[in-house]
Amino acid sequence: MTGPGGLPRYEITTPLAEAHIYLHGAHVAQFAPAGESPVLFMSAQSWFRPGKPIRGGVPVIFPWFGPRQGDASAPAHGFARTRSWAAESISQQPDGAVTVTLRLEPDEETRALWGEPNDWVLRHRITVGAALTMELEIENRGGMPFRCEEALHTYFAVSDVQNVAVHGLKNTEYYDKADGMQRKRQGNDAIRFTAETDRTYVNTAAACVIDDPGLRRRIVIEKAASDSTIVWNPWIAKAKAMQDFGDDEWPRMVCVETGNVADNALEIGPGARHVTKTTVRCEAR
Ligand code: TA6
Repeated sequence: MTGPGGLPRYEITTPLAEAHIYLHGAHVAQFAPAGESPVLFMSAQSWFRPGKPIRGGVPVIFPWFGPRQGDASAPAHGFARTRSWAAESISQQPDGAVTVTLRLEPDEETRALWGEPNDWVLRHRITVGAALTMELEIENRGGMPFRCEEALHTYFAVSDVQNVAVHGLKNTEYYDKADGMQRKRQGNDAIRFTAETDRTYVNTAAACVIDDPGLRRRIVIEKAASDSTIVWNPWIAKAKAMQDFGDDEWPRMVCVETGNVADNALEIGPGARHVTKTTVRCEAR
C-alpha cells in the first residue's frame, strides 16, 4: 500500500485494532484500538515526503535528540525519522495482534553525519493489538563503544490539552526548554498545560498516564529500559512558527515521549544491543 506522497505503508486492520506504519522513518502514523477513537495525533499539514519528518504519530529519534551538540547544521532529532527503512518481517501473534519489524542500516549519507567508528543496526518492532507495543533496538556492530540518544517522540490525540493532565512524573527532575534549559523539579502534582511546555524529565522509569476528561479516557504509557520522558506542547506561537503544523492544532495534541536522552544518553559497547520498549493502551475513565 502507499499513503500520501506515495510513501509505502502497512495498513493493518484486525479485530483488535487498526494502524498505519510507514517504511519512511519506521513511523507509526495511526493507531486505534477497536471501538476507540484514534490514539495518535497527525497534523493535517504534515509533510509526507522523502527526507522530511512526519508531523504526528511516532517519529523515531536517533542518534541524537533535539539539536546536535556542536553541529548546528545537523538535522534536528537525528536522521532515523527521515530515512526509508527496510521491511524485515511481519507475523501474527496467537492473540491476533500483528508484529511488523523494520530495520535501518548505515548508508553513505548517515555515515557522513555519524560515521566511523560507529557501525550499527536499528530495528523497530511494532505490535498492533489491543495495545500498541514498540521496541526500538540499537545494535552496535562496530568494534568500539558509541554514545547515542534515542526516543519515540509520540504525539497523542487529546480533546483539549488545556483540560488534560499527565500523571507519573511527580518529584522528578527535568530540563525546561521553554525556560533556558533550567533544571527544575516537578512538584507533587500532575502536569497541566497553560503555556508552551517542553520538558525533558530525566532518571525516570515511571509509566505515565494522560487523563482526558473530554474523551473520557486515560492513555497509559508504560516503558522499559527508558530513563527519560519528554513532555511537549508547542502552544500558540510555536504552532504558528511550524510550517507543517496547523495554527489551531495545538489544543488537540500532547507529546509524551519515551527514550534515553541528556543525562540518560546510552553508551553501547561493541556487539551489544539495547532495547527500549513502550506500550500504549487506552482505558475508560
Ligand atoms: O520533543 C520536544 C521537542 O524537542 C521540542 O523542542 C520541539 O522542537 C519538538 O521536539 C519538535 O521538533 P521537530 O524537530 O520535529 O520540529
